[in-house]
Amino acid sequence: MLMTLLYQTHSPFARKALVVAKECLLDSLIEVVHHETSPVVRNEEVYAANPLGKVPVLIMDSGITLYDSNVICAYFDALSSGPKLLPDDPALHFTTLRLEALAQGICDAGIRYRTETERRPEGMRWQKYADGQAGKLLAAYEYLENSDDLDGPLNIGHLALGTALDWIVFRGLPGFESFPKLNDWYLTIIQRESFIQTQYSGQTFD
Ligand SMILES: N[C@@H](CCC(=O)N[C@@H](CS)C(=O)NCC(=O)O)C(=O)O
Repeated sequence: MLMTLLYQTHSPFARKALVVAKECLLDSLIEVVHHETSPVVRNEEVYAANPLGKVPVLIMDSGITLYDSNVICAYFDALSSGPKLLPDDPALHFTTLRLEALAQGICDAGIRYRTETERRPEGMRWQKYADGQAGKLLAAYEYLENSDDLDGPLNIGHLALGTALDWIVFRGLPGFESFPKLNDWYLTIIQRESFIQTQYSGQTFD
């Protein structure tokens, strides 16, 4: 089976999907195609595959498309013959999904922060809104520093968090250097081959 991943070299969501594919040893089956996307510039090829116009999108040779990154990652894990990244045990399964949701929320807050500090034309930016998003990032880091979510065998939540934190660093957003446990965990996970092979690059064009 061959698949095409509509990707973006600076998207934390797209990178999460590709990192999970690599961890599931599926990447040789996937053609990765970079696409620029923005809420204000339509990419017709992406819209043809996902009515929300966002990457990542997985296009299978049957023509079926999958989005968003959470669904794509769950699909890769279902195809994988390796260790399960989405555990079957109900408690672990849902705490893994919760961590993935938290990582998604970190990216969402980071994108909103960037919108209000960099991406909107000057004069239309709202600092108070940006401060609110920075507060969410800080609260997420504090929670992670004091939770046991980082422990245990590698799972989809860990990979989502690693790609989210590395995107925070890549974009120079309010960071987590003052949280030693979280920072050490981050410095360890980015040493994985799946991370080394998928470094962020590029800019957003609005
Ligand atoms: N929840 C989605 C988010 C995807 C997303 O927001 N992708 C961004 C790139 S980082 C995008 O394509 N944005 C274009 C837009 O907002 O129109 C997922 O997890 O895949």
